[in-house]
Amino acid sequence: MNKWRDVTFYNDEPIALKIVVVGNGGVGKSSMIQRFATGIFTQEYKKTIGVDFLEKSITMGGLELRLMLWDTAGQEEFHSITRAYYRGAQGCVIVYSCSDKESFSTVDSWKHRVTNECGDIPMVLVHNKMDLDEPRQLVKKAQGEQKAKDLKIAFHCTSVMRDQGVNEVFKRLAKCNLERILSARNASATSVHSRHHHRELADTVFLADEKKFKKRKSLFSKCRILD
Ligand SMILES: Nc1nc2c(ncn2[C@@H]2O[C@H](COP(=O)(O)OP(=O)(O)O)[C@@H](O)[C@H]2O)c(=O)[nH]1
Ligand SMILES: [Mg+2]
Repeated sequence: MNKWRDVTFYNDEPIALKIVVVGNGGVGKSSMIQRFATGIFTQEYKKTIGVDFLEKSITMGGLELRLMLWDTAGQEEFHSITRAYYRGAQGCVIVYSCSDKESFSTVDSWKHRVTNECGDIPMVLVHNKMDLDEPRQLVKKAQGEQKAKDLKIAFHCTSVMRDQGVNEVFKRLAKCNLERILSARNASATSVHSRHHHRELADTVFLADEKKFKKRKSLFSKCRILD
């Protein structure tokens, strides 16, 4: 069943997009989210920080998009990621490490899991750790490209450590959504549906202006630091 539904939005209200980042443990998911959202890279993420999601605002096509980047707290190693993690996602990053063949061999099953829960949402396959020297690159870029082609999703190479290619991954997903948003705006301009009705239909989270947002923190109160 395709659970992807069209996005709609209201003028001047920032749009929040939920993006899930999946892949085997150790491929660099937390590092990638941290890098994009805060600009920081450290070898120690895995043991010290796990958050439900981090948020990063970007402006695209004159619209403010708030990307909510969902991380796991290591559950991927135990195959215990819950459906709540995937629910309502509007974009997905599937990461493998070029130094870890096993992480590449599970790409199909990650795609399958996300598609099962979210339908046909925009996805990017990411070949991470391309900074590693040749002998440690056990998965070649061409293999990743072919896999992405087979799965009919986009492909990007990154080095989170060197901050190469990371922004492009998230911008790619934002752009795919923006195209849907703009066409939804055009449709809603002529729509007879009430504003309330749209709110019920949309998957997209609409945030009130900054002042209201600060008063009503409930949406983001789930952010927490884990051991
Ligand atoms: N050399 C290299 N190491 C990386 C890169 N990205 C992440 N790492 C390291 O890989 C390890 C696992 O990263 P982490 O983000 O915890 O992986 P996760 O389990 O997928 O969240 C950490 O030691 C990171 O510092 C990268 O682009 N290059
Ligand atoms: Mg992690």
